[in-house]
Amino acid sequence: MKFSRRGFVTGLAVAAALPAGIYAHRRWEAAEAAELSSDEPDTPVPVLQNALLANRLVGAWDVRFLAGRQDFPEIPAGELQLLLDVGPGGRALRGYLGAPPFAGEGFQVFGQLAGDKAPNLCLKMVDGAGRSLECSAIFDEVWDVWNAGGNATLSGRLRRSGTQAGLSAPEVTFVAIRRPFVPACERLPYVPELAAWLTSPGHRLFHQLWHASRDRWHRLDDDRRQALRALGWQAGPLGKERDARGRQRHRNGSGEDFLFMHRHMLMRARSMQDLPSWPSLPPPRPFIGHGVQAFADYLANRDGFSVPPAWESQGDDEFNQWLYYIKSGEGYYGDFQAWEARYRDPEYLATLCLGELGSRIELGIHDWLHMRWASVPLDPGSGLPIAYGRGSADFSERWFRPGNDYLGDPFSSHVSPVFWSFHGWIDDRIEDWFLAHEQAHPGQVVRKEVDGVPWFAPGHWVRVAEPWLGPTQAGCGAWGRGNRDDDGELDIETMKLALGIVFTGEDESERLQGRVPRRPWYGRHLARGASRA
Ligand SMILES: [Cu+2]
Repeated sequence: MKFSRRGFVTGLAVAAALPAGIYAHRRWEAAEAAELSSDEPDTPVPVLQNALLANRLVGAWDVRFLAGRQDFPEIPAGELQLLLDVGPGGRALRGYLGAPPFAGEGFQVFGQLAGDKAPNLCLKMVDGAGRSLECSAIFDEVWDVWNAGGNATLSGRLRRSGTQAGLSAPEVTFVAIRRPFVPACERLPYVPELAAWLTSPGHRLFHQLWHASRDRWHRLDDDRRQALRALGWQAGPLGKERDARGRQRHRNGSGEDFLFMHRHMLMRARSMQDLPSWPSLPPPRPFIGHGVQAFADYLANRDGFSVPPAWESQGDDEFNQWLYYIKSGEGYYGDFQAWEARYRDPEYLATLCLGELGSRIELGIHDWLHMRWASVPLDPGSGLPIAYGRGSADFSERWFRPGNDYLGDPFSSHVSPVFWSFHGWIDDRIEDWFLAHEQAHPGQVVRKEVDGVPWFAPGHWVRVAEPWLGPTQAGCGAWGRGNRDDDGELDIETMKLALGIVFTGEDESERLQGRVPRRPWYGRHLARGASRA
């Protein structure tokens, strides 16, 4: 276990101030230690200030000229966009000023990426005929709005190179507004039957509770475990529960539950609509220097698989850095591609039992896929961004609305069309795993249908005969009601009660630990930040 100076000091402070809290705090710390280490790779540390500045500037900006346009015939006609890019790990801005489609009549843009000079920005613009302009601009100073991915503006002035600002040389003033990200649901719509199932309260609660029960099981005290058992919502067979994130996670078969439950879900969804798997993980944003139109197409999210911009949470730079990295080109080349190669490598796959395969995928690339493709969560009531999204046990009506498809929360993640693309990709790795075992030791893994799902018989490489899909028909729900009705649908009030049980006390532990910031579900298991002490 790594020694955390910050944790130690916080521990001392808590123990001194709150003697009654010592026991709870120690228990919290013991659970925390047992949970480590994370399966995530160590993330490199970009210069956060510049990285976040880049994140704010990269995009397509609609330019509106205010005054002086007539004095600059060299500026192309039409509705102009200012496209800004920063390459992976880059420390400079590259861009383009022109009208779509971008065929080369515009100005190439160059600028330094200087976080310490923000919100001021200086750009040099040069066209194909060698004419050049200087641009000085200032971003919208309402940084909170920027942080949350809302509307951002850039206001500035252009003048010819070699002329001095403020003198009689001509100038053109402009305002540029950043185009909002086009969400995947606009590009990849569902048929009504599938949309109805995915957004139904029953399936939202099922998906959240299924994940929450097994993700939190190892952290729950006996009282809460008993309460969940009484509702039939313990994580696996009674008394032999399989937690997903405790010390035994790679050996207890929870990874088989993970793969099986999602295959089951995929089969049902695919019975209503064709939902192809990604054949490979979609490549990151192309650098503008490789082609202006391709860059613009990526920003416009033409195929629905562009990565939405990172957002920032005030006071939680560890999270900001993690999220930035996960969404970056560096993260794609550094980690996603390494994972992709590993989970296709027969030599590696043939060493894994099915549970370890599922568990390693779940706690590593799966959580990261959720967060790479997540957009900033919005409050469905006000439409305003809220950095951490819905509270885990908040069942207000507005969260049940169809538009809530935030990938960072299992209550809504399965509503996003991207969910099916990457869960299909994960599911396809099971076949790679089977073929790898056939190659290495033929016949040791045996195919078998389970609950109507093509699966595998228990044996040397498969531990569980009946993967966990939630309570069975026989389980009894809250207030003497059955857990499933005659159609097999799960009882909604029982699920809300069970989620309440999973999450009560959690806030208290976090308060005692001094860890105030809340993180998205698929981001909360990250190691304690890149700068681990
Ligand atoms: Cu899931």
